[in-house]
Amino acid sequence: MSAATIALIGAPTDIGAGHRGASMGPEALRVAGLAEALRERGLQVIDAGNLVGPVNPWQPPTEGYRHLAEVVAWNRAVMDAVYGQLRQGRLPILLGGDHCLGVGSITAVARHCREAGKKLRILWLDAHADFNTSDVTPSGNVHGMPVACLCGLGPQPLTHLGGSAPAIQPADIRQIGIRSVDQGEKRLVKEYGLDIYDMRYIDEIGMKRAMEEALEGVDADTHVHVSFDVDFLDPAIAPGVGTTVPGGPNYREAQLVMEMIADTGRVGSIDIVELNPAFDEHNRTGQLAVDLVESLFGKSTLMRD
Ligand code: Z70
Ligand code: MN
Ligand code: MN
Ligand code: MN
Repeated sequence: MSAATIALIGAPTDIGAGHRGASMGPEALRVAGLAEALRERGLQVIDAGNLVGPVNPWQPPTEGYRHLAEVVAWNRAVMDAVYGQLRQGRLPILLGGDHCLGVGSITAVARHCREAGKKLRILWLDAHADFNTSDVTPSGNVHGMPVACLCGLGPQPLTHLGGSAPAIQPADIRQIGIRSVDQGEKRLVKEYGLDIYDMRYIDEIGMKRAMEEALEGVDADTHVHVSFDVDFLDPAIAPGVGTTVPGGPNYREAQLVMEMIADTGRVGSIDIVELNPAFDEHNRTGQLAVDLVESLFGKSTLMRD
């Protein structure tokens, strides 16, 4: 396990989401004891506090996007903060906020990897593929678009957030837990050749084999980024998200995902996004997210360490 100091970065916004409330995610994760739980594991944790950005004007889409200017402002702040922490040798954990922030976070991580001569492997844990564009989006919500933006497909200010585009290649990413993909989005993920471990595949071959495949090729020169959309989890265990989709990973499957990622020892950065306390029950989804992130840092049931 990496001995890097962990830096928590709060991004309290729901600027790209279809429901209000993910803006309360950072505080819910703090209240659930994220920093304390990681320190309990012997890790160094600093809380860098919250970023600031524009309020949510809650407007309908214009030209296929809701709140594009505000989404760009938040993502710039996220990119600068994540990059700043990586440059200091820290392991950033972005506390979202909705998943549109993955553009800023992963643009920063990709730049860090280029400069450090590392390979990048992104594990996108989500119910959704988040590969919409303004032409095919059913909602205009940018949290349904970050993977497309990172692959160079989207509005110029987001595709070129880091200067040049694309920030990543489709081959850098593995998507796990997917079970809701829109019609036009399906065409695009096929065209771009995204590697998707959807729930059908997981049902058929099992989570263990799916994760072995998703982690194949991760080696000492790989920086693993985990983008954890909390709606990845089955709604029965994780009601506190804006968009629940039935049929997600159960508690044991989710633990296995985190434990197998931890076993690589190569986790270099994390997003925890889409936690929405307005839909939660006494912060139980926040507590579950903390529990799973502990497993991502090597907590397992029995004595494996
Ligand atoms: C849908 C859209 C989405 C998260 C919902 C939903 C996208 N595909 N992403 N919740 N995290 O509107 O683009
Ligand atoms: Mn998502
Ligand atoms: Mn999602
Ligand atoms: Mn690094």
